[in-house]
Amino acid sequence: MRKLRVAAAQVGGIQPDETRTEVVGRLLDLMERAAGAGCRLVVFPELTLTTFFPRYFLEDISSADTYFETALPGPETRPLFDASRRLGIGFHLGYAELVREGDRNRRFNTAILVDGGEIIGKYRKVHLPGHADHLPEAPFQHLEKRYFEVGDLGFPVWKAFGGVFGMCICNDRRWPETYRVLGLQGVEMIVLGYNTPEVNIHHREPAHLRMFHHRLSLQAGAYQNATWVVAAAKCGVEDGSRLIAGSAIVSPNGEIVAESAGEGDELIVADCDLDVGTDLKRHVFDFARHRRTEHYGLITERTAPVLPD
Ligand code: ING
Repeated sequence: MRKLRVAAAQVGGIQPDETRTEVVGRLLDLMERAAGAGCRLVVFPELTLTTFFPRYFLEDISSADTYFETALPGPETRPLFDASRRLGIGFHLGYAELVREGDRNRRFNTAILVDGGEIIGKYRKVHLPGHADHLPEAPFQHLEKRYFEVGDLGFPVWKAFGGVFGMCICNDRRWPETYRVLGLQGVEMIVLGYNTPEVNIHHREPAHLRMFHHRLSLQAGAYQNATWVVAAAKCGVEDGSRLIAGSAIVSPNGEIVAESAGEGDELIVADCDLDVGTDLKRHVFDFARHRRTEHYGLITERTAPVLPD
């Protein structure tokens, strides 16, 4: 039994005028509570340092740069790294990453894994939902394709916290390929953050389906790859727009072992035995014995469906 006590730190709405220092203060409080509860790792949401700015259309993309980090740790975020070292707790943090490459600025929706105050892993969001241009008739925008490039780091895993860890971000959790690429590297725990608007601007759907699809995606991904999944929401009302909560810790059996109750800053904690997945990987999901890759070619050869004649 390889027990790891983990917290998902749900973060309530971050308003546009909230400073990074104020936000980091909220994150430090959650980190200290997680450490006080004996956690070895705390998972913060996607884009955790600012309001979910892809809801705004900005003609000049560079005017969104105030929402990006050009250095991490930076002056406002260093207290998180210092606390990680002082408290002996690792953390996952999602943020908007601005990388200067020569005369080019590159922008990613990024997440890092930190232990002992040091960055041990980085991931850049691959599945960018929404659109790149202004939708005048939409109640709000979802412009991740405008502000971010597709991630260029693939889906890596790292040996950490006594197991094999992977990351993904928000919309990634809806795509089975995300979990399977990590599963093919022996992942034992996937940590992720999300900002999921309650209303879908592209098509009307019953409100209850938002939470159903969120849970379904996590539970299916966890079970079908025999891995733990820890998902932390940024949620509640931000600048008039509502984001769903539902932060959850899901076991390799697909069961939700902990879930948030509210829509504010909230810690959910679980003792995760990393060996729960080991048994599943020896039997039902022994990839080596059961997978037949000779029949899976279309998965990487084809992007969109081709209909029969
Ligand atoms: N947000 C949403 C998500 O994937 C979305 C966007 C919601 C896409 C519902 C499709 C359906 O949870 C982010 N940030 O990806």
